[in-house]
Amino acid sequence: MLDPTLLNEARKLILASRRILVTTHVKPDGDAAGSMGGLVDALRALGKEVAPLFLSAVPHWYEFLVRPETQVIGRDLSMKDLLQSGTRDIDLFIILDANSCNQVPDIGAFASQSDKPVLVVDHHATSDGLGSLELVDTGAAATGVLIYELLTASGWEITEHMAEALFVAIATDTGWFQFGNADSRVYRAAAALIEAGAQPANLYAALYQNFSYARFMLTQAMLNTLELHFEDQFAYQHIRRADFEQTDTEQADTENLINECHRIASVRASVLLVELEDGRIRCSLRSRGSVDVSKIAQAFGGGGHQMASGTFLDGPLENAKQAIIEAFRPYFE
Ligand SMILES: [Mn+2]
Repeated sequence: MLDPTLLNEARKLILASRRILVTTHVKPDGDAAGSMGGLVDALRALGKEVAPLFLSAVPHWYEFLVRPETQVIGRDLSMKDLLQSGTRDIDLFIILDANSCNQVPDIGAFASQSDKPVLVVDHHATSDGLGSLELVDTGAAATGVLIYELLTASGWEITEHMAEALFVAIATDTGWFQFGNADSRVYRAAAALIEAGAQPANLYAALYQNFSYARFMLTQAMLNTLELHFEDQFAYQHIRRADFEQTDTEQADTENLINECHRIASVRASVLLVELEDGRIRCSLRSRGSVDVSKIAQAFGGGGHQMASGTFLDGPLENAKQAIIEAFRPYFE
């Protein structure tokens, strides 16, 4: 559970602030967007002036979790403009689901160097002292759990929209309650959020049963290229420019498609190569944990996490395919 002393301090900090900037890591996921959606409404209900900010685009299927006026760096304003004028009256920075400066580029360093308090709410182990107050619990499955516990312990009302947002935060970080981190604390929070108005079946349908026919046809095109290597432990797939044209889809439609092949019991790691218009090849890498794909991505100038990473390769596709299969060989032989 959250340390009651820390919780108390976080609450006091929030209550004492007037204008609060709330942000989260780049490439916001369900936990990041859902935690934002839940907390921002809670702060507004307390009468705070809140500036919600994404540091990069939020996937369109998570947009309903946050208020439409949430600003996005690169879409609504530049980081330069924000740092020059937009932070003038901020008296509290809140950073969600991230606790190191490189996950919140520019604004993280700016906030921690400012004389204003920085409240971090997070469940990751990586920390570099970004926050002046860190509400961090690595035992929590999602930041959404921590926001839920902060609101409940403070007696702040959870509206239907907040319940929806926090439910999605928790559900997505636990693989819709399938991963090992889905403990009793997660189910307790989920139950309370359902009682506050979250509708799991509707949320699931909106997020996971919402493919266009075109996108499903793109999935089919990708699956037709599936090859298993190294005693079926490594899955290779690609999508060509022509596949996008024939199915009337675009790059964004490839999101999460790589995960399909991990339904195969023997697959421990996978790659998806996507031909880009400029001739480069976008390379996504996934692992179930035994292979650290961030090392392979780094070898090609990319980066990421042990279980999910990415990079770009030079075309043509055939060369990129050979290069990436060879890079995996040492892990399986
Ligand atoms: Mn998270």
